[in-house]
Amino acid sequence: MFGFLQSAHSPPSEERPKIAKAIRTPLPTAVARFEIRYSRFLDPKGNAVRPLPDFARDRAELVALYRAMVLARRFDAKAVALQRTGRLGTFASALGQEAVPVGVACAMLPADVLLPSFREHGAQLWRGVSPVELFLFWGGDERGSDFAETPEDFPVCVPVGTHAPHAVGVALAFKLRREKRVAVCVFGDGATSKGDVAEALNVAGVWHLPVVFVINNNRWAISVPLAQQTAAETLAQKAIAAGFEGEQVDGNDVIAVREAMSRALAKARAGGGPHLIEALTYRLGDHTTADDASRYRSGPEVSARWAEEPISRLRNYLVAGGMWGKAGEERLLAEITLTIERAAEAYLAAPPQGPEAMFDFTYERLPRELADQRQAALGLARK
Ligand SMILES: Cc1ncc(C[n+]2csc(CCOP(=O)(O)OP(=O)(O)O)c2C)c(N)n1
Ligand SMILES: [Mg+2]
Repeated sequence: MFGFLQSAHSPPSEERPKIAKAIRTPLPTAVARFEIRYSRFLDPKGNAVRPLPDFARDRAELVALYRAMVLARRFDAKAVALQRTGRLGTFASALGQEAVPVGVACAMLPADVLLPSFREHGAQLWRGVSPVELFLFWGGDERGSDFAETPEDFPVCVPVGTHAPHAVGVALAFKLRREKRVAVCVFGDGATSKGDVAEALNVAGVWHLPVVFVINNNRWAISVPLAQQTAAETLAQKAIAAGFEGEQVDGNDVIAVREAMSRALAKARAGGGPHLIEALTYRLGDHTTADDASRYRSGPEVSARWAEEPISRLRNYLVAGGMWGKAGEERLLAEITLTIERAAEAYLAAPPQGPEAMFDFTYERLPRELADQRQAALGLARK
């Protein structure tokens, strides 16, 4: 049985005791294991796949979520139309992703602070940012970042992932002041490849901060598909490396998003530290109005994803349960259309800001070069 020792390739005799010892030593012990949970309550057709959480037994709660998603989609469609007709700047549509921002925001308390990315208008609207303010922002007007209702929420963050360290700062302030508030930071799948996000997750874990990170995973970062973004099986597991829990939810199921958010917020508020939720959704539209997604992804891929979108999913559930019908739908659409049309009119009627406004809200004291540019802009505006 030890015939191999005599083979031409047998190790030198002085090595043999070491090898024999290595063979007797038990296999290395696993020192860490992890699991990522995935949750969903409604399947893509709107059938309940398991008992719904308590809040979802209340028809009014579900209708409010439905309304918020429809409002977000109407706002979205109007913003695209305004951009296409030269009356708004570049706009990032959230078509098909409405359940993520709505599910996130509806679980938050007013005193919590939202740090959105650029596809979370559904969350901002829920928290009381007005559609006029949002149109102003996307129209390049500084007044669109000065929210009357939620002055402590952060403005839209266009630089990818740079608001994640800010969220940690907000959460640290809450902790130092012993306030039972939570910072909620939403970013995309692409943002998880940024150093800012890795650093924010890390320090949130080390300092055990009251912050919830939400990855709005729409499977694309402009033209980069998820498979090229990461070799990791989930993005949620990035939390594990930072020492706290990460989980996945069906991001097209608003009930699942809200349920996961509620748990994460309650934990953070009770001193349990940070949490990461990866919400799996899909970007049905172009990246922004400056993009043409048909250049890098196929029509059939997108059509297949339409079958999973969040609004008809919840509507199907409501209709099947006798909680919603044609008359309610018509009334809702009429009300929301009026709200959005009036907001668009107010936005278009707003007297434009002077060009100096773009210099006025970043620095307490303007550096000299910018002060010079500000003067020059004012001079040009007077001509
Ligand atoms: C720091 C930075 N780098 C690059 C860009 C250009 N850019 C805008 S959106 C985007 C992709 C973001 O992808 P993801 O994080 O998945 O968010 P999504 O757009 O899909 O919502 C890039 C690279 C930017 N805005 N900021
Ligand atoms: Mg993305």
